[in-house]
Amino acid sequence: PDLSVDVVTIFPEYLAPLRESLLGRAIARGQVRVDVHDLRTWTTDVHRTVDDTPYGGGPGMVMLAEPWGQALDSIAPPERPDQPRLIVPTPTGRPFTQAVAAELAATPWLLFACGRYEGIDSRVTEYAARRMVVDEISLGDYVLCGGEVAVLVVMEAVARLIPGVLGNAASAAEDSFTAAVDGLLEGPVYTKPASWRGLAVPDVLLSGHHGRIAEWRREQSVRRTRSRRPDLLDPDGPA
Ligand code: 6GU
Repeated sequence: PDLSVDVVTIFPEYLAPLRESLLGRAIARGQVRVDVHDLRTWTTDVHRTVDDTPYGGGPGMVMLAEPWGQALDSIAPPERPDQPRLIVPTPTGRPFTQAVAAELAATPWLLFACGRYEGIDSRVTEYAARRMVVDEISLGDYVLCGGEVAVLVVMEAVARLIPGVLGNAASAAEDSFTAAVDGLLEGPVYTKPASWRGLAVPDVLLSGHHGRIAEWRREQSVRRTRSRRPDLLDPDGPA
C-alpha cells in the first residue's frame, strides 16, 4: 500500500467510518491499509484497566503508560528500521492545518494514539520519541471527549491528498488554504439553472470571459476571507 495506518483506541467501533467513501475505496483497491486496534488488547489484569488517577491530584483519569508502551512495541517493534509517525490528537497539540495534512499525506506510515479522559501519561510520547517522529495535533480551540473523531477528520483530509484517491486531482490543488488561492478561502460556487426561485447566477460566470471570471473569483475570495477569516489575510497580525 501507498499508505499504512494504525489506530489504537478503547472504542474501535468509533473508527468504522474510516472504511467508508473515499478511503474505503482506496482500502478496497489495496492503496491504503488501515488497522484499528483495541488498547485493551495490551492490558494484563482481569478488569483490562487502561487508566488511573493523576499524580498531583485533580479531576478525571489519566491513561496508563504500560498498555500504550505494549501497543507501540507490538505495532512498531523497536528493532524495525522503518518506524511510523505517531499522531496524538489532543486539544494541547499544534494546530492541524492543510499544510500538516499535506505533510501526513507524504508519510508512508501513520500510527494514531487516541486518548480519552484527561489524556495519556506524558512518558508515552517521551518513550515513542526515542524512535519515531511524534506529532501532537489539535483540530481547534474546543475540547472533544477523545481523539477518535479527530482521527476521522485528519484521515479524511489526508486521504483526499493521496494521488489516485481523489477522483479529480485538480480540485485538491485549488482548495481553500492552498497556494493556488494564496491561502484564502474559496468564494461562492453555482451550477444550473442560471435562475432559481428568482435568484440569478452572477452574470460574469455565464460570460465566457475567463480573465474576468478569474478576477471576479479572486475578489470574492478576498471579500469572504476579510469577513470570515481576517487572520488569513494578515498572517503576521495578532496571534
Ligand atoms: Cl485533536 N483531540 C481532542 N481530544 N480534543 C480536541 C482536539 C483533538 N482538537 C480539538 N479538541
